[in-house]
Amino acid sequence: MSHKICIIGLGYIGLPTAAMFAKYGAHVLGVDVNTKVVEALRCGKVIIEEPFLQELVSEVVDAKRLQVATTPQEADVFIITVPTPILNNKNSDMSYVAAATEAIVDYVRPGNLVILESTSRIGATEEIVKPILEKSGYRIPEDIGLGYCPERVLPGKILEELVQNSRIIGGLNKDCASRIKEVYSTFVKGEMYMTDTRTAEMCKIMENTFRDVNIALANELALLCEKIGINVWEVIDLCNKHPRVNFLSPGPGVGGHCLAVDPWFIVEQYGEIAKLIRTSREMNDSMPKHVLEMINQLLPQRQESHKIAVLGITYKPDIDDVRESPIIELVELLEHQGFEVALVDPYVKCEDYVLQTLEEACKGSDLLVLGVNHSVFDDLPLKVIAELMRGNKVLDTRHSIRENDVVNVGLEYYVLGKSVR
Ligand code: SAJ
Repeated sequence: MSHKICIIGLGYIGLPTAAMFAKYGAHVLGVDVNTKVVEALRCGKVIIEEPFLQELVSEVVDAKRLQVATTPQEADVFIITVPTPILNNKNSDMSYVAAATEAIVDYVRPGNLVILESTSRIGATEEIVKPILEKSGYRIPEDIGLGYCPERVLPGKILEELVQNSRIIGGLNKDCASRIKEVYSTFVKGEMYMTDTRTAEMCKIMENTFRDVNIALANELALLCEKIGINVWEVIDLCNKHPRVNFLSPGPGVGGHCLAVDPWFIVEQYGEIAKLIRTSREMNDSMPKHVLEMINQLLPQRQESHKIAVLGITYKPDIDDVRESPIIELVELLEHQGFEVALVDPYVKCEDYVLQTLEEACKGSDLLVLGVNHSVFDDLPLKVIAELMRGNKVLDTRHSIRENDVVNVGLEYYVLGKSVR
């Protein structure tokens, strides 16, 4: 059956989802309050960077399967994919979900289905979305079905993972869950597991929390190894030979709009229980300061300003996304201390940052910091870099540059997770 689907929020998740539904036969109206996004999409132009997304969107916009607007229209299915950020006090901001639900109240009709996709605090589907939808005068879920169906896609692989990954569907009742399953089965090849809304909300938050806590353990291990004078990368390599141990990688911090955000939803609501989750978040949040301390040891203060070349400023490799990037925080800390910082990142198009070529940044620099292991940095021209630099130190926060290659061109190699003293 071909549905008419109205998707509210055309960001990193909403737009790929809208385009995917359109590709697989639905008539989709994508809605966003940001007129810039809507105007660009009307011409088929995507302003976020994600492999193959531009091609897919052009195809479905040209075919008039995906249309865009700033206000909703009547449809069979409404999907809410708006941001759920955290505020400065680390509490969740559910106001976009509330506003998106308010925006569809006048357009819902009996027989419709409303699906919340945004990562949300526990109870949001029943406590935020349901009461707002009831303002329509219809009964939820008797007249209008409602449920929660979060995505699990990895930025950089969104289109592939939208199709292949399994999904969890939390319905207000079993009928809602089955109807949601039917909607997504137009393009999802992965398994779809049905449950209640609170279980699905908890799963979404806990999947990212699981990863965050495990990264925190790796980061704590890195600090321990630095203190003891051993190399964390060797420890992890050897520990991971155990059949049931699989350490993640330590690094300069955890960024992005998921891992660095979602665990706080649980801490906000259940902080008296979620102590491990809070401590892990604090551990990961402290890593940029830790890298700053390492840099201060490598470049003890002197009269003239030191220049540092930072390679990679995104929150992880091979994407353009700088949201919550720990490297941006590190750069701000360095500038605050008076360091001259030159940034190199061929992926970033955002005009908020002054970016330089590798050669410009390395010229006259005292220290080179690898912040993000983009694949373009796999084969750095270390000989040229060594000639351009004023100093001779390389700090690898990702264990990504081969130590021998650095040493062979006369530079000193330092890595996060091994003491720099
Ligand atoms: N990181 C480490 N060490 C590691 C792995 C990651 O420090 O061993 C850091 C990265 O550098 C990055 C951050 O963690 O700063 C997050 O990167 P990521 O690749 O772990 O995850 P995201 O935020 O891009 O996407 C996550 C995914 N969740 C899980 O893997 C459990 C994705 O599947 C979710 O759909 C996505 O969050 C989301 O939208 O919630």
